[in-house]
Amino acid sequence: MEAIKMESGPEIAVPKILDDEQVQLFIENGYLVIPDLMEEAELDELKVDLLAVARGDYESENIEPVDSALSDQEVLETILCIHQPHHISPVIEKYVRHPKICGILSQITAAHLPFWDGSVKCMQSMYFVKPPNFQGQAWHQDEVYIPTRDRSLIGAWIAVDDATVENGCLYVVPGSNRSGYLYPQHTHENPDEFDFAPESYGFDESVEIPVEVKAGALVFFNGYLLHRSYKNRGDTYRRVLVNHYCNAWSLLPWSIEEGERPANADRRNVLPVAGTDPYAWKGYQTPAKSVGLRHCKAIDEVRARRGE
Ligand SMILES: O=C(O)CCC(=O)C(=O)O
Repeated sequence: MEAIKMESGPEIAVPKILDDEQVQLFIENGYLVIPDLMEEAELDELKVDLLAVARGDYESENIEPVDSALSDQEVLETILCIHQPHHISPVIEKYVRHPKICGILSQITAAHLPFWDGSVKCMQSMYFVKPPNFQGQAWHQDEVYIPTRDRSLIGAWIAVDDATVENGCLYVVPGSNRSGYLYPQHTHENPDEFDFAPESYGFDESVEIPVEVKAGALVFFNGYLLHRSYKNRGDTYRRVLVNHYCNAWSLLPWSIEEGERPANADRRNVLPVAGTDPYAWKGYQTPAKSVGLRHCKAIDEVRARRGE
């Protein structure tokens, strides 16, 4: 039998942005806010591209081009969140690979592991529009949905608009990442406040704090950090592009396919963004050109109002 050559991918160099104290704060608190990371022109590009995705300008299996007579407002007012826009938009993919963001990721993603070399890969993007009155997401830990092997899942949450208590910013339980405990989940009974995703429970939520940030800030948060967001009670969108990454040395048992076990499952629908990809020899899965649309009660209400 011919031996497989287990070659790593090419080295992706990224700048180091943070000092040691910031890295330590991320390890301890499970989140880190970096203000002013994005430039005005970049936020503008993200806003324009959101419309391109939503209007169906990119080739996609499940977003049809919309009637060009519809206003931007009419196009966006039914969207809570678009899942995996980087599968169809090269602009969003560019932001997944943003050098400054990936530089920070190469410093914190698995900083809790002593021998980590800074390698990072991306598996998910989500573009929230969250118009006025749209629901937030109840308490959860992202590793419930995207398990890694080493607690290295991380979200890089790019504030495209100011995120405030009024318009539904993130709330976190600082330090809830430390124990590595995954809380159980149940169906919540608050569809006016939260979308249809289940809610984590069994912890002291009185210590939650809001993470209000200005447009252009980044919020990085570990996949074990308990977080939620409330409904948008403001009168503007709360747009956020949040991309998820993990240590490139972790397998990604995000789903288990036939013939696999939890111990060797490894989804290869990933983009290396910093350092090296030690599993490059396995190859990459090309994602379908499709996105997902997240559901909440407000969407049904807008559609009913529009007679759809
Ligand atoms: O931005 C939000 O409202 C929720 C984001 C979130 O919970 C996540 O990205 O895991």
